[in-house]
Amino acid sequence: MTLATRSTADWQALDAAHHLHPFSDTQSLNQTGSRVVVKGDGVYIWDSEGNRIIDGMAGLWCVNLGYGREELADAAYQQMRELPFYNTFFKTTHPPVIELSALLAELTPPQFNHVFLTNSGSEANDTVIRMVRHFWAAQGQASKKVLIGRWNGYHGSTIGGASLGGMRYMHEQGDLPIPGIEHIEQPYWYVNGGELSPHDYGLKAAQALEAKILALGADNVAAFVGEPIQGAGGVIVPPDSYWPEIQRICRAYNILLVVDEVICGFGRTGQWFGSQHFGIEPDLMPIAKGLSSGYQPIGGVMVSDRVAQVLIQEGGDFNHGMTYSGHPVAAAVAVANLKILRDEGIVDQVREKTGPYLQQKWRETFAGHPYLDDVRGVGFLAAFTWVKDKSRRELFAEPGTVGTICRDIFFKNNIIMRAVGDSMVCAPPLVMTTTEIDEMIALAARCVDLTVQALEARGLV
Ligand code: PXG
Repeated sequence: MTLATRSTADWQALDAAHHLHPFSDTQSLNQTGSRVVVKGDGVYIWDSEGNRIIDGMAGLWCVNLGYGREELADAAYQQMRELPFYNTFFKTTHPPVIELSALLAELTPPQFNHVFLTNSGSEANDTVIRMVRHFWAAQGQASKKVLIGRWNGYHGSTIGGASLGGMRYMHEQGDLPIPGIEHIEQPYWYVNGGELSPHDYGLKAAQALEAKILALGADNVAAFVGEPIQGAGGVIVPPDSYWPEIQRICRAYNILLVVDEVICGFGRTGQWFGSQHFGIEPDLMPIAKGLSSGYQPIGGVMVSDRVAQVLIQEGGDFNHGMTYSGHPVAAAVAVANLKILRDEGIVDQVREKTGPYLQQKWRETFAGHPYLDDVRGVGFLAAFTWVKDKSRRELFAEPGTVGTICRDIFFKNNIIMRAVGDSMVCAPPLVMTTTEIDEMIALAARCVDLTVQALEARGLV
Protein backbone atom coordinates (compact mmCIF):
# COMPACT_ATOMS: atom_id res chain seq x y z
CA MET A 1 0.00 0.00 0.00
CA THR A 2 1.40 3.40 -0.91
CA LEU A 3 0.93 6.19 1.56
CA ALA A 4 -1.53 8.09 -0.61
CA THR A 5 -4.13 5.33 -0.73
CA ARG A 6 -5.54 5.74 2.77
CA SER A 7 -8.69 7.73 3.26
CA THR A 8 -8.64 10.84 5.43
CA ALA A 9 -10.63 9.02 8.11
CA ASP A 10 -8.07 6.19 8.14
CA TRP A 11 -5.19 8.61 8.42
CA GLN A 12 -6.88 10.41 11.28
CA ALA A 13 -7.72 7.20 13.13
CA LEU A 14 -4.15 5.92 12.86
CA ASP A 15 -2.75 9.30 13.85
CA ALA A 16 -5.04 9.41 16.88
CA ALA A 17 -4.09 5.87 17.83
CA HIS A 18 -0.33 6.28 17.73
CA HIS A 19 0.93 9.83 17.36
CA LEU A 20 1.39 12.29 20.20
CA HIS A 21 1.49 15.81 18.72
CA PRO A 22 3.72 18.63 19.97
CA PHE A 23 2.05 21.45 21.91
CA SER A 24 -1.36 19.77 21.67
CA ASP A 25 -4.13 18.53 23.88
CA THR A 26 -4.30 15.01 22.47
CA GLN A 27 -7.74 14.22 23.79
CA SER A 28 -9.43 17.21 22.19
CA LEU A 29 -7.35 16.90 19.02
CA ASN A 30 -8.38 13.28 18.59
CA GLN A 31 -12.04 14.20 18.91
CA THR A 32 -11.88 16.39 15.82
CA GLY A 33 -8.98 14.70 14.01
CA SER A 34 -5.91 16.33 12.54
CA ARG A 35 -5.83 17.91 9.13
CA VAL A 36 -3.67 15.65 6.97
CA VAL A 37 -1.29 17.63 4.78
CA VAL A 38 -0.04 15.69 1.79
CA LYS A 39 1.69 18.05 -0.61
CA GLY A 40 3.20 21.48 -1.06
CA ASP A 41 4.07 23.69 -4.01
CA GLY A 42 5.15 27.33 -3.92
CA VAL A 43 3.14 29.10 -1.23
CA TYR A 44 0.38 26.45 -1.13
CA ILE A 45 -0.14 23.14 0.63
CA TRP A 46 -2.82 20.53 -0.05
CA ASP A 47 -4.69 18.37 2.42
CA SER A 48 -5.88 14.79 1.97
CA GLU A 49 -9.32 16.05 0.90
CA GLY A 50 -7.75 17.92 -2.02
CA ASN A 51 -8.17 21.41 -0.53
CA ARG A 52 -5.56 23.94 -1.63
CA ILE A 53 -4.46 26.02 1.36
CA ILE A 54 -2.45 29.24 1.25
CA ASP A 55 0.33 28.97 3.79
CA GLY A 56 0.63 32.26 5.62
CA MET A 57 3.05 30.69 8.12
CA ALA A 58 5.70 29.18 5.82
CA GLY A 59 5.20 25.84 7.56
CA LEU A 60 6.31 26.94 11.01
CA TRP A 61 8.10 30.19 10.12
CA CYS A 62 10.65 28.22 8.13
CA VAL A 63 9.83 27.39 4.49
CA ASN A 64 11.46 30.60 3.26
CA LEU A 65 11.93 29.33 -0.30
CA GLY A 66 8.43 27.92 -0.55
CA TYR A 67 7.57 24.29 -1.26
CA GLY A 68 8.64 22.10 -4.15
CA ARG A 69 12.16 23.30 -4.98
CA GLU A 70 13.72 20.48 -6.99
CA GLU A 71 17.25 21.79 -6.39
CA LEU A 72 16.96 21.02 -2.69
CA ALA A 73 15.56 17.55 -3.34
CA ASP A 74 18.41 16.90 -5.80
CA ALA A 75 21.02 18.10 -3.29
CA ALA A 76 19.65 15.67 -0.70
CA TYR A 77 19.48 12.79 -3.17
CA GLN A 78 22.99 13.27 -4.46
CA GLN A 79 24.44 13.63 -0.97
CA MET A 80 22.60 10.54 0.26
CA ARG A 81 24.12 8.53 -2.57
CA GLU A 82 27.61 9.95 -2.07
CA LEU A 83 27.87 9.97 1.72
CA PRO A 84 24.59 9.73 3.68
CA PHE A 85 26.30 10.15 7.02
CA TYR A 86 29.59 10.76 8.60
CA ASN A 87 30.31 12.51 11.87
CA THR A 88 32.33 15.63 12.50
CA PHE A 89 33.78 14.46 15.82
CA PHE A 90 37.23 12.84 16.19
CA LYS A 91 39.27 14.85 13.70
CA THR A 92 36.97 14.29 10.70
CA THR A 93 34.98 16.57 8.44
CA HIS A 94 33.30 16.37 5.03
CA PRO A 95 32.69 18.63 2.03
CA PRO A 96 29.04 19.64 2.71
CA VAL A 97 29.77 20.84 6.23
CA ILE A 98 32.84 22.75 5.04
CA GLU A 99 30.90 24.38 2.20
CA LEU A 100 28.08 25.34 4.55
CA SER A 101 30.38 26.80 7.19
CA ALA A 102 32.21 28.91 4.61
CA LEU A 103 28.96 30.07 3.01
CA LEU A 104 27.54 31.09 6.40
CA ALA A 105 30.71 33.10 7.08
CA GLU A 106 30.07 34.89 3.78
CA LEU A 107 26.36 35.57 4.31
CA THR A 108 26.30 36.53 8.00
CA PRO A 109 27.50 39.90 9.36
CA PRO A 110 31.29 40.44 9.25
CA GLN A 111 32.01 39.55 12.89
CA PHE A 112 30.90 35.96 12.24
CA ASN A 113 33.38 33.53 10.73
CA HIS A 114 32.62 30.33 12.64
CA VAL A 115 29.57 28.13 13.13
CA PHE A 116 28.73 25.29 15.53
CA LEU A 117 26.08 23.11 13.88
CA THR A 118 23.04 21.49 15.51
CA ASN A 119 19.78 19.89 14.34
CA SER A 120 17.34 22.50 15.57
CA GLY A 121 16.92 25.93 17.07
CA SER A 122 16.37 24.41 20.51
CA GLU A 123 19.71 22.65 20.33
CA ALA A 124 21.29 25.88 19.11
CA ASN A 125 20.09 27.65 22.24
CA ASP A 126 21.21 24.79 24.48
CA THR A 127 24.59 25.15 22.79
CA VAL A 128 24.55 28.86 23.62
CA ILE A 129 24.05 28.14 27.32
CA ARG A 130 27.02 25.78 27.43
CA MET A 131 29.18 27.88 25.13
CA VAL A 132 28.83 31.20 26.96
CA ARG A 133 29.59 29.60 30.32
CA HIS A 134 32.60 27.85 28.81
CA PHE A 135 33.70 31.13 27.21
CA TRP A 136 33.81 32.93 30.57
CA ALA A 137 35.27 29.97 32.48
CA ALA A 138 38.07 29.68 29.91
CA GLN A 139 39.07 33.23 30.84
CA GLY A 140 39.03 32.57 34.57
CA GLN A 141 35.60 34.14 35.08
CA ALA A 142 33.59 31.03 35.92
CA SER A 143 31.18 33.01 38.09
CA LYS A 144 29.74 34.64 34.94
CA LYS A 145 27.04 32.01 34.48
CA VAL A 146 23.57 33.57 34.47
CA LEU A 147 21.77 34.06 31.16
CA ILE A 148 19.05 36.69 31.01
CA GLY A 149 16.11 36.14 28.65
CA ARG A 150 12.70 37.79 28.42
CA TRP A 151 9.20 36.93 29.51
CA ASN A 152 7.23 35.59 26.53
CA GLY A 153 10.45 35.02 24.54
CA TYR A 154 10.76 31.70 22.72
CA HIS A 155 14.04 29.85 22.37
CA GLY A 156 12.92 26.26 21.96
CA SER A 157 11.45 23.35 23.82
CA THR A 158 14.45 21.46 25.21
CA ILE A 159 15.08 22.02 28.91
CA GLY A 160 17.64 24.72 28.15
CA GLY A 161 15.68 26.36 25.36
CA ALA A 162 12.42 26.38 27.31
CA SER A 163 14.22 27.80 30.34
CA LEU A 164 15.78 30.62 28.32
CA GLY A 165 12.39 31.31 26.82
CA GLY A 166 9.84 33.09 28.96
CA MET A 167 6.69 31.09 28.26
CA ARG A 168 5.18 30.60 31.68
CA TYR A 169 2.86 27.82 30.49
CA MET A 170 5.97 25.89 29.43
CA HIS A 171 7.78 26.57 32.70
CA GLU A 172 4.80 25.17 34.57
CA GLN A 173 5.50 21.72 33.13
CA GLY A 174 8.74 20.03 34.20
CA ASP A 175 9.94 22.45 36.85
CA LEU A 176 11.50 25.13 34.69
CA PRO A 177 13.45 27.33 34.33
CA ILE A 178 16.65 25.55 35.34
CA PRO A 179 18.83 27.50 37.78
CA GLY A 180 21.00 30.25 36.35
CA ILE A 181 18.39 31.72 34.01
CA GLU A 182 16.56 34.98 34.69
CA HIS A 183 13.94 36.94 32.74
CA ILE A 184 13.09 40.58 32.18
CA GLU A 185 10.04 42.28 30.66
CA GLN A 186 9.44 41.91 26.92
CA PRO A 187 9.50 45.18 24.91
CA TYR A 188 5.75 45.22 24.17
CA TRP A 189 4.73 48.87 23.97
CA TYR A 190 1.05 48.24 23.16
CA VAL A 191 0.49 46.33 26.40
CA ASN A 192 3.18 47.67 28.75
CA GLY A 193 3.93 51.15 27.37
CA GLY A 194 1.24 53.06 29.27
CA GLU A 195 1.52 56.77 28.59
CA LEU A 196 5.13 56.61 27.36
CA SER A 197 5.98 57.17 23.70
CA PRO A 198 7.24 54.02 21.96
CA HIS A 199 10.73 55.57 21.91
CA ASP A 200 10.80 56.26 25.64
CA TYR A 201 9.21 52.92 26.44
CA GLY A 202 11.84 51.12 24.31
CA LEU A 203 14.58 52.69 26.44
CA LYS A 204 12.75 51.83 29.64
CA ALA A 205 12.25 48.20 28.60
CA ALA A 206 15.94 47.89 27.73
CA GLN A 207 16.94 49.45 31.04
CA ALA A 208 15.22 46.55 32.80
CA LEU A 209 18.30 44.63 31.65
CA GLU A 210 20.59 47.06 33.43
CA ALA A 211 18.54 46.78 36.62
CA LYS A 212 18.67 42.98 36.43
CA ILE A 213 22.45 42.98 35.87
CA LEU A 214 22.94 45.30 38.83
CA ALA A 215 20.72 43.11 41.01
CA LEU A 216 22.63 39.95 40.07
CA GLY A 217 26.08 41.54 39.89
CA ALA A 218 27.77 41.80 36.48
CA ASP A 219 30.37 39.28 37.64
CA ASN A 220 27.63 36.67 37.69
CA VAL A 221 26.05 37.39 34.31
CA ALA A 222 27.21 35.61 31.16
CA ALA A 223 24.82 36.76 28.44
CA PHE A 224 21.57 38.38 27.40
CA VAL A 225 19.45 36.45 24.88
CA GLY A 226 16.59 37.83 22.80
CA GLU A 227 14.82 37.47 19.45
CA PRO A 228 15.14 40.63 17.28
CA ILE A 229 11.35 40.49 16.84
CA GLN A 230 9.60 38.02 19.11
CA GLY A 231 7.96 35.46 16.84
CA ALA A 232 6.13 32.76 18.79
CA GLY A 233 5.33 35.43 21.40
CA GLY A 234 3.14 37.21 18.83
CA VAL A 235 5.35 39.18 16.41
CA ILE A 236 6.27 41.76 19.01
CA VAL A 237 8.27 44.45 17.20
CA PRO A 238 10.30 46.45 19.73
CA PRO A 239 10.57 50.23 19.39
CA ASP A 240 13.69 51.30 17.44
CA SER A 241 15.26 52.64 20.63
CA TYR A 242 15.29 49.19 22.28
CA TRP A 243 18.08 47.15 20.68
CA PRO A 244 20.79 49.84 20.57
CA GLU A 245 20.19 50.44 24.28
CA ILE A 246 20.38 46.69 25.01
CA GLN A 247 23.67 46.57 23.12
CA ARG A 248 25.03 49.57 25.02
CA ILE A 249 24.18 47.90 28.33
CA CYS A 250 25.72 44.55 27.32
CA ARG A 251 28.94 46.30 26.35
CA ALA A 252 29.01 48.50 29.45
CA TYR A 253 28.78 45.47 31.75
CA ASN A 254 30.81 43.04 29.63
CA ILE A 255 27.89 40.69 28.95
CA LEU A 256 27.64 38.69 25.71
CA LEU A 257 24.81 39.71 23.39
CA VAL A 258 23.01 36.70 21.90
CA VAL A 259 20.48 37.47 19.18
CA ASP A 260 18.26 34.48 18.38
CA GLU A 261 17.79 34.58 14.61
CA VAL A 262 15.88 31.29 14.32
CA ILE A 263 12.83 33.12 12.91
CA CYS A 264 14.24 36.49 11.81
CA GLY A 265 17.29 35.05 10.04
CA PHE A 266 17.63 34.36 6.33
CA GLY A 267 15.57 37.20 4.99
CA ARG A 268 12.38 37.34 7.02
CA THR A 269 12.78 41.03 7.89
CA GLY A 270 14.10 41.97 4.43
CA GLN A 271 17.67 41.91 5.75
CA TRP A 272 19.61 38.68 5.92
CA PHE A 273 19.44 38.88 9.72
CA GLY A 274 17.18 40.69 12.18
CA SER A 275 20.21 42.20 13.93
CA GLN A 276 20.96 44.08 10.70
CA HIS A 277 17.43 45.46 10.63
CA PHE A 278 18.03 46.95 14.09
CA GLY A 279 21.66 47.91 13.42
CA ILE A 280 23.25 45.86 16.20
CA GLU A 281 26.23 43.49 16.32
CA PRO A 282 25.61 40.32 18.32
CA ASP A 283 28.34 38.12 19.76
CA LEU A 284 26.41 34.89 19.13
CA MET A 285 23.54 34.11 16.81
CA PRO A 286 21.43 30.92 17.04
CA ILE A 287 20.06 29.98 13.60
CA ALA A 288 17.75 27.24 12.22
CA LYS A 289 14.46 27.21 10.23
CA GLY A 290 15.24 29.34 7.11
CA LEU A 291 18.78 27.91 7.08
CA SER A 292 17.38 24.97 5.12
CA SER A 293 13.92 26.43 4.44
CA GLY A 294 12.76 23.51 6.59
CA TYR A 295 13.66 20.93 3.93
CA GLN A 296 16.01 19.28 6.43
CA PRO A 297 16.32 19.69 10.20
CA ILE A 298 19.40 21.79 10.83
CA GLY A 299 20.41 24.66 13.10
CA GLY A 300 23.53 26.18 14.53
CA VAL A 301 25.18 28.97 16.45
CA MET A 302 27.13 31.64 14.61
CA VAL A 303 30.13 32.53 16.76
CA SER A 304 31.73 35.96 16.47
CA ASP A 305 35.50 36.39 16.22
CA ARG A 306 35.63 37.74 19.79
CA VAL A 307 34.11 34.54 21.17
CA ALA A 308 35.71 32.14 18.69
CA GLN A 309 39.17 33.44 19.51
CA VAL A 310 38.76 32.62 23.19
CA LEU A 311 37.14 29.24 22.53
CA ILE A 312 39.87 28.25 20.09
CA GLN A 313 42.90 29.66 21.89
CA GLU A 314 41.92 29.20 25.52
CA GLY A 315 38.95 26.85 25.61
CA GLY A 316 40.55 23.47 24.99
CA ASP A 317 38.00 20.72 24.37
CA PHE A 318 34.39 21.92 24.15
CA ASN A 319 32.63 18.81 25.46
CA HIS A 320 29.46 19.26 23.46
CA GLY A 321 27.98 17.97 20.20
CA MET A 322 25.27 15.80 18.71
CA THR A 323 25.66 12.73 16.47
CA TYR A 324 24.10 14.73 13.68
CA SER A 325 25.93 18.05 14.22
CA GLY A 326 26.75 19.02 10.65
CA HIS A 327 24.81 16.12 9.08
CA PRO A 328 26.00 15.89 5.46
CA VAL A 329 22.53 15.67 3.90
CA ALA A 330 21.15 18.53 5.95
CA ALA A 331 24.27 20.60 5.24
CA ALA A 332 24.08 19.93 1.49
CA VAL A 333 20.42 21.00 1.46
CA ALA A 334 21.22 24.12 3.48
CA VAL A 335 23.95 25.05 0.98
CA ALA A 336 21.53 24.63 -1.94
CA ASN A 337 18.91 26.68 -0.09
CA LEU A 338 21.27 29.54 0.78
CA LYS A 339 22.62 29.72 -2.74
CA ILE A 340 19.10 30.10 -4.13
CA LEU A 341 18.21 32.73 -1.53
CA ARG A 342 21.35 34.64 -2.49
CA ASP A 343 21.49 34.10 -6.26
CA GLU A 344 17.80 34.72 -6.91
CA GLY A 345 17.92 37.91 -4.84
CA ILE A 346 15.01 36.77 -2.69
CA VAL A 347 16.11 38.70 0.40
CA ASP A 348 16.55 41.87 -1.68
CA GLN A 349 13.10 41.31 -3.16
CA VAL A 350 11.56 41.12 0.33
CA ARG A 351 13.42 44.26 1.39
CA GLU A 352 12.74 46.33 -1.73
CA LYS A 353 9.45 45.12 -3.10
CA THR A 354 7.31 42.37 -1.63
CA GLY A 355 7.96 43.18 2.06
CA PRO A 356 6.91 46.84 1.78
CA TYR A 357 3.95 45.72 -0.37
CA LEU A 358 2.80 43.17 2.22
CA GLN A 359 3.16 45.72 5.04
CA GLN A 360 1.22 48.39 3.17
CA LYS A 361 -1.63 46.06 2.20
CA TRP A 362 -1.77 44.60 5.71
CA ARG A 363 -2.12 48.04 7.27
CA GLU A 364 -4.56 49.33 4.63
CA THR A 365 -6.77 46.29 5.10
CA PHE A 366 -6.77 45.89 8.88
CA ALA A 367 -5.75 49.15 10.59
CA GLY A 368 -9.17 50.82 10.22
CA HIS A 369 -11.12 47.83 11.58
CA PRO A 370 -13.05 48.61 14.77
CA TYR A 371 -11.82 45.51 16.64
CA LEU A 372 -8.28 45.18 15.28
CA ASP A 373 -5.36 47.16 16.64
CA ASP A 374 -1.57 47.13 16.95
CA VAL A 375 -1.42 46.32 13.24
CA ARG A 376 2.29 45.70 12.90
CA GLY A 377 5.14 43.98 11.16
CA VAL A 378 8.40 44.18 9.27
CA GLY A 379 9.25 42.53 5.95
CA PHE A 380 7.45 39.17 5.81
CA LEU A 381 6.38 39.22 9.47
CA ALA A 382 2.97 40.73 10.18
CA ALA A 383 0.34 40.69 12.91
CA PHE A 384 -2.73 42.36 14.34
CA THR A 385 -4.52 41.99 17.65
CA TRP A 386 -8.22 41.62 18.36
CA VAL A 387 -9.08 44.22 21.00
CA LYS A 388 -12.17 45.11 22.99
CA ASP A 389 -11.69 48.86 22.99
CA LYS A 390 -9.20 50.48 20.65
CA SER A 391 -9.44 53.90 22.22
CA ARG A 392 -8.12 52.51 25.53
CA ARG A 393 -5.83 49.76 24.16
CA GLU A 394 -8.05 47.35 26.06
CA LEU A 395 -7.67 43.65 25.30
CA PHE A 396 -10.40 41.02 25.67
CA ALA A 397 -10.77 39.62 29.18
CA GLU A 398 -9.72 36.03 28.43
CA PRO A 399 -6.83 36.24 25.99
CA GLY A 400 -6.92 33.44 23.45
CA THR A 401 -10.66 32.98 23.14
CA VAL A 402 -11.13 35.38 20.24
CA GLY A 403 -7.80 34.41 18.70
CA THR A 404 -8.74 30.74 18.63
CA ILE A 405 -12.15 31.44 17.08
CA CYS A 406 -10.45 33.54 14.40
CA ARG A 407 -7.69 30.98 13.76
CA ASP A 408 -10.23 28.19 13.31
CA ILE A 409 -12.17 30.29 10.79
CA PHE A 410 -8.98 30.96 8.84
CA PHE A 411 -8.18 27.25 8.88
CA LYS A 412 -11.65 26.28 7.68
CA ASN A 413 -11.33 28.73 4.81
CA ASN A 414 -8.02 27.29 3.63
CA ILE A 415 -5.66 29.96 4.87
CA ILE A 416 -3.08 29.32 7.57
CA MET A 417 -2.09 31.93 10.11
CA ARG A 418 -1.19 31.40 13.77
CA ALA A 419 -3.14 32.76 16.70
CA VAL A 420 -1.01 33.91 19.63
CA GLY A 421 -3.39 34.94 22.37
CA ASP A 422 -5.73 37.28 20.49
CA SER A 423 -3.14 38.24 17.88
CA MET A 424 -3.13 36.75 14.41
CA VAL A 425 0.37 36.38 13.04
CA CYS A 426 1.57 35.90 9.50
CA ALA A 427 4.97 34.82 8.17
CA PRO A 428 4.58 33.56 4.61
CA PRO A 429 7.24 32.01 2.36
CA LEU A 430 9.63 34.72 1.15
CA VAL A 431 8.89 33.83 -2.46
CA MET A 432 5.28 34.98 -2.19
CA THR A 433 4.45 37.33 -5.09
CA THR A 434 2.40 40.52 -4.90
CA THR A 435 -0.52 38.70 -6.57
CA GLU A 436 -0.36 35.96 -3.95
CA ILE A 437 -0.12 38.60 -1.19
CA ASP A 438 -3.33 40.15 -2.58
CA GLU A 439 -5.02 36.75 -2.56
CA MET A 440 -3.85 35.97 0.99
CA ILE A 441 -4.89 39.32 2.46
CA ALA A 442 -8.28 39.33 0.68
CA LEU A 443 -9.01 35.89 2.11
CA ALA A 444 -7.78 36.97 5.55
CA ALA A 445 -10.09 40.00 5.40
CA ARG A 446 -13.04 37.75 4.56
CA CYS A 447 -12.17 35.54 7.52
CA VAL A 448 -11.96 38.61 9.78
CA ASP A 449 -15.55 39.49 8.72
CA LEU A 450 -16.66 35.92 9.47
CA THR A 451 -14.95 36.16 12.84
CA VAL A 452 -16.86 39.33 13.72
CA GLN A 453 -20.10 37.49 12.89
CA ALA A 454 -19.03 34.59 15.12
CA LEU A 455 -18.11 36.97 17.96
CA GLU A 456 -21.47 38.74 17.65
CA ALA A 457 -23.28 35.40 17.72
CA ARG A 458 -21.50 34.55 20.98
CA GLY A 459 -22.05 37.96 22.50
CA LEU A 460 -18.32 38.66 22.70
CA VAL A 461 -18.66 42.01 20.90
N1 PXG B 1 14.34 30.18 18.73
C1 PXG B 1 13.31 30.81 18.18
C2 PXG B 1 13.32 32.30 18.09
C3 PXG B 1 12.23 30.07 17.67
O1 PXG B 1 11.19 30.71 17.12
C4 PXG B 1 13.37 28.06 18.37
C5 PXG B 1 14.39 28.84 18.82
C6 PXG B 1 13.47 26.58 18.50
O2 PXG B 1 13.71 25.99 17.27
P1 PXG B 1 13.30 24.45 17.03
O3 PXG B 1 13.90 24.18 15.69
O4 PXG B 1 13.97 23.64 18.09
O5 PXG B 1 11.83 24.36 17.10
C7 PXG B 1 12.26 28.67 17.75
C8 PXG B 1 11.14 27.81 17.24
C9 PXG B 1 5.06 28.68 17.19
C10 PXG B 1 6.32 27.91 17.16
O6 PXG B 1 4.07 28.10 17.60
C11 PXG B 1 7.54 28.55 17.03
C12 PXG B 1 8.72 27.81 17.04
C13 PXG B 1 8.65 26.43 17.16
C14 PXG B 1 7.42 25.79 17.28
C15 PXG B 1 6.25 26.53 17.29
O7 PXG B 1 5.03 29.83 16.82
N2 PXG B 1 9.92 28.47 16.98
